[in-house]
Amino acid sequence: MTKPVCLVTGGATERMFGRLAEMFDVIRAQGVTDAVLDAHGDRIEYLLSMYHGGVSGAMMERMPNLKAISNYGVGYDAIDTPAAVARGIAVTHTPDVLNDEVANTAVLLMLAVARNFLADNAYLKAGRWAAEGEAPLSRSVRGMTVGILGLGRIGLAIAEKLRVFGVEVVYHARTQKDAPYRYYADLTEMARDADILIVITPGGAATRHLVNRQVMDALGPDGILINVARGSVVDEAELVNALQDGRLGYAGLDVFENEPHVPQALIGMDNVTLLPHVGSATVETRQAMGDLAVSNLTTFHATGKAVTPVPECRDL
Ligand code: A2R
Repeated sequence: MTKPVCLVTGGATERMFGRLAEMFDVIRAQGVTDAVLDAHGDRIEYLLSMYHGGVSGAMMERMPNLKAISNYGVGYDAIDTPAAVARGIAVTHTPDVLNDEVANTAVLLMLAVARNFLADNAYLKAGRWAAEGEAPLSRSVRGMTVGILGLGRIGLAIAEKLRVFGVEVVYHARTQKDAPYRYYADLTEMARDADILIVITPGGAATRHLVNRQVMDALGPDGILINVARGSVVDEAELVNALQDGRLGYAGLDVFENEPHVPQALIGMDNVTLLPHVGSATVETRQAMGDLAVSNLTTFHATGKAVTPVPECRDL
């Protein structure tokens, strides 16, 4: 019997390919390219998207038999979900399995910035400890107020981890949650009261540039901005200006507006710690994400229901 065709874009592991091959005829590609669509568009029924370029409505149009798109990651802003819903295509993602890892990344980044650890590491390795003496003092987070922007699955995991650091956790989201932290209906007001702002909302149009000049100014010259969500949530040009002007103190960033391109101005700043979008990037967590991304397709094919559809597709 012929198997349905599954297109896999990006770098899946052999473990993932092995499981997919039991049920599907797998096509491997770097992205949903014209060449792939010309050659296989009509035959593709399933798509596992690991490529950051995502899947547009125009691409879906050229895959008329597409039934489900499995997004490798919890954030699915690169998939045109409204277009998928309009075509009856199920979109799935990988929530929860990465909460702990991304929360660890947020806390590590926060502490690395406050304690100036990466600069201190460079100071020692450059021989400056022996030549010039002790490194400059850094900041203690104890007693600080940490504002979390987006208190969802990962935001809550961050809040729980922060309990041991002697900080006060507050948050902003569109709606108040049943959580033991002070809620701010207004983001700027929260930024004014916070010493540290951790961004962990989804990306996409609704959150684009939520962290704007006004929010950065409210966080202030001693404030620390941590972004482990999506680059699009922070106005990057304004961030560079705010850091250069000293209106914002420090930043720790795992995500950028135009990845993998990072503004040279940020790279040159001592008060900024930068990571190449590694929030969930451990062997263990990526394996769990890969397992769930594959299970979403195999389960959907076997039962017509995915394991973790995105909210917009729960009724499909
Ligand atoms: O706004 P609410 O009440 O729906 O709360 C969600 C919040 N959020 C927003 N907050 C303020 N303004 C907005 N426009 C806005 N849109 C959403 O972000 C909720 O508290 C949180 C998202 O939580 P979850 O959906 O549980 O997402 P999860 O698993 O925590 O992942 C967040 C993002 C991913 O989408 C990736 O971009 C990244 O973390 O890895």
